[in-house]
Amino acid sequence: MKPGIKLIEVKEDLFADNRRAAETLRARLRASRTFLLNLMASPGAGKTSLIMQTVAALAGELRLGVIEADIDSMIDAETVAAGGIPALQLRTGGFCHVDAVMVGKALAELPLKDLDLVILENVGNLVCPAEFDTGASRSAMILSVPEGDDKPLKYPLMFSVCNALVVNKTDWLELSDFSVERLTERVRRLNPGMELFPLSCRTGEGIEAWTDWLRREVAAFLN
Ligand SMILES: Nc1nc2c(ncn2[C@@H]2O[C@H](COP(=O)(O)OP(=O)(O)O)[C@@H](O)[C@H]2O)c(=O)[nH]1
Ligand SMILES: [Mg+2]
Repeated sequence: MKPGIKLIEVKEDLFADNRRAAETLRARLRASRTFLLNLMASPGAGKTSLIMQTVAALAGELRLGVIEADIDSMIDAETVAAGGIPALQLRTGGFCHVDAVMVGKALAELPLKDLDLVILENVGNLVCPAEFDTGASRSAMILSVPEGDDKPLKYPLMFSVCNALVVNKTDWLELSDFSVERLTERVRRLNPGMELFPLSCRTGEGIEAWTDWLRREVAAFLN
């Protein structure tokens, strides 16, 4: 590089700023004793469906809130709010991920002191959201059966950064060549500690193991 020319690595700067914002957010959430779950997946994998099932299972015992992030719609927040849960829509206006500053703004609009668990439905995408720490206590992802069991090979970062993987739409298994065993092997190579939950939001089968895990994680955070 010629003398006198200064180079600023924008991407690295941006990630460093985001990491700082995420740590500040985590401290804020610890102070209000609110567990934040970052839920990521492709469009259509079943994020909103899983949130509705999770809310139905846990609403009697935990005080819940939901943040819906979308590029340009309000549909998911309307679905969740219709179930009587405090819900907030984050419209990213074209951004394909949610970062810690955006989540901080959303959380400021929720009664955090009165909430034990907030679920963030991230933007539908298996690439960008994996790169941004949202300040969440735990991150989970969904892979649905129609997407195929090769996705850990194509989107390794997403499978590496999450604590839990929900394999949704197991009611489709008999119609497809998807193998939960093959998927598990591929996931274990990237993330040996990953928890896997095959389930169907349609039939309700397997939901309990998922909600039990979440319940345990929230309890550990609150204690
Ligand atoms: N067959 C089947 N369909 C499902 C299941 N879960 C969700 N869906 C359907 O998949 C579509 C996308 O679900 P949605 O929750 O909106 O996905 P999101 O875009 O990730 O929020 C909807 O038509 C759901 O009814 C499931 O377990 N089995
Ligand atoms: Mg949705």
